[in-house]
Amino acid sequence: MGRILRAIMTNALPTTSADWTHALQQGGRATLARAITMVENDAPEAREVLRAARTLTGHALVVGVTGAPGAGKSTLVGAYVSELRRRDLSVGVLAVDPSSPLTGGALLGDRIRMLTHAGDPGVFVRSLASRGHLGGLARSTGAVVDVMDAAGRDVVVVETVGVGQSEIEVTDLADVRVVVWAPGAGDDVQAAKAGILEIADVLVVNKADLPPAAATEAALRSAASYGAGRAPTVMRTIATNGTGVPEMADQIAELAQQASGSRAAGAARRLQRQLVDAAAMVARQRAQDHSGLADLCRAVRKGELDFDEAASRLISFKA
Ligand SMILES: Nc1nc2c(ncn2[C@@H]2O[C@H](COP(=O)(O)OP(=O)(O)OP(=O)(O)O)[C@@H](O)[C@H]2O)c(=O)[nH]1
Ligand SMILES: [Mg+2]
Repeated sequence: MGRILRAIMTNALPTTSADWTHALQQGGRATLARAITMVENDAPEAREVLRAARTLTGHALVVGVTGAPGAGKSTLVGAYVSELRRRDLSVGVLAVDPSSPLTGGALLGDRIRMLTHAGDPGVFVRSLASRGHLGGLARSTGAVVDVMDAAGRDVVVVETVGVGQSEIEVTDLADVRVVVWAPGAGDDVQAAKAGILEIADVLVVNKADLPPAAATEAALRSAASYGAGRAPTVMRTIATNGTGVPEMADQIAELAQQASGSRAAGAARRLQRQLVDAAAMVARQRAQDHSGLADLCRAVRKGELDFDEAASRLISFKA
């Protein structure tokens, strides 16, 4: 009996990376859920999961959605997902909250419940809080995106709250970045300050049903035209009834085609980001644990050793 049970359980759970490759290629929801949980918890099995996943990436279009709290991001993502489903595309949604390590999980729960795709197998939704992700949120987000990509999702939407440094790092993983802005006073100044004009490929003025929307759009257009690099496309939406959402979906698809060229190039860029993050973490740990740290500090203070030389000794293998 015990042996049979064990056999069933072993069958149910892929172990080697070859098993995971096969399981991910089937694209089932249960496999996807299990794989993401392992990656999220940094479980020992996560290595095999990711090893398999990273040979299968390069299919999904990755869309980053960010913007100030309450701008309507979740509502807009919900409407965008509906539009993608009408186009017969499968979707993965990942809600990331870098700002609230303690309450993040609960808040994200509320935020995610707004999506009205609970019974649709073509929509897979997960949340990711920063709690426990000491390895860097961009890296763990990238890993989860890779798993969704590997499992064959056509579009992966990553929603982050706010426009701080972590959000910018997270949206950096995306092929196309959407910044959602709600109408209000002093929009152009605020937008420029928040640095969103630099990261946005598409700047969406949501809540276009509210009277100040036209002024907001004009202000953002003018602010965007002063920025360095390519100005973002400015669009208006009403997320609550879907107005402007098909146009936004078209625009995202078009920009994706122009941008990195192929989804494979996007996946390669995403992996580069994760590798650099991982390497930085190893370097920091090595420097902290270095037995000669105190001696190197002394030498620098005495003027016997150059600071930059001391720093590179901390991460090299020579003492
Ligand atoms: N009038 C109007 N209200 C909207 C629109 N889109 C969203 N809302 C409302 O704005 C509020 C916030 O919407 P959310 O989608 O939760 O906004 P969010 O940016 O995801 O919020 P956080 O995740 O908390 O940062 C909700 O009450 C929505 O119903 C819109 O186009 N017009
Ligand atoms: Mg939200």
